[in-house]
Amino acid sequence: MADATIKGLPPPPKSYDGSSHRVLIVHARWNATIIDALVSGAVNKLKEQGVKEENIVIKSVPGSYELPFATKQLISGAQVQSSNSAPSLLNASTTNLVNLLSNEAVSGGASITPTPASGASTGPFTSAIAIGCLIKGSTMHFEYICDAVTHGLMKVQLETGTPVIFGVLTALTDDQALDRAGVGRGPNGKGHNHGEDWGLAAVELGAQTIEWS
Ligand code: DLZ
Repeated sequence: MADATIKGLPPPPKSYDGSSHRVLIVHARWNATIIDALVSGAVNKLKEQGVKEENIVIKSVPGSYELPFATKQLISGAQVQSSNSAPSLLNASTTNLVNLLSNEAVSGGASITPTPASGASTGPFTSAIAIGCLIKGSTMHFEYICDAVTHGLMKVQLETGTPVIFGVLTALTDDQALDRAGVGRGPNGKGHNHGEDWGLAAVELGAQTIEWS
């Protein structure tokens, strides 16, 4: 394979057109500098792949632990709403919760205010990216949250049939996380923004899911 890399995302076997895609980004707010860089990186690559700005829906939650629940609600809320005949599975409190999850623009990077053309903040989405940054502290908290979030996000994509890209950094130090968000401060440069890889993966998986269905 040409251009093979040891680490990182190698180029896809073919190019994918994201112009018909609608992509959900759900991100945690903990470790904001890193999160902002990762979200900007993902958005930039989505746009490069042809995803329209109005078809990128960005929602925030407090921390990474909240990512699986919010991602599931936002993906499946749309499936409930998009069916005229199906009875609503959302009760009032769940609907309120979905509405309370905040819409926001990316700060610090590409300035966008994602407003889906349909006005809907829930799906249908071609793919989703869940972005968080967990940094190890002195207790077992890190291990428990990493485990719960990883399994939770896997469950969401298998249950909903919508690909969910795993955009959660699990770093042992601040510098590891900064390097992986492309905002490193070490002698070897700024590192690589993994958010860009997640944007590319979202379009690739979205296109393949359409192809395979
Ligand atoms: C509580 C906590 C801690 C200590 N560290 C992080 C972190 O590094 N990254 C992150 O995304 N969230 C962290 N949180 C918050 C939890 O994910 C969660 O929001 C709270 O436990 C409330 O459920």
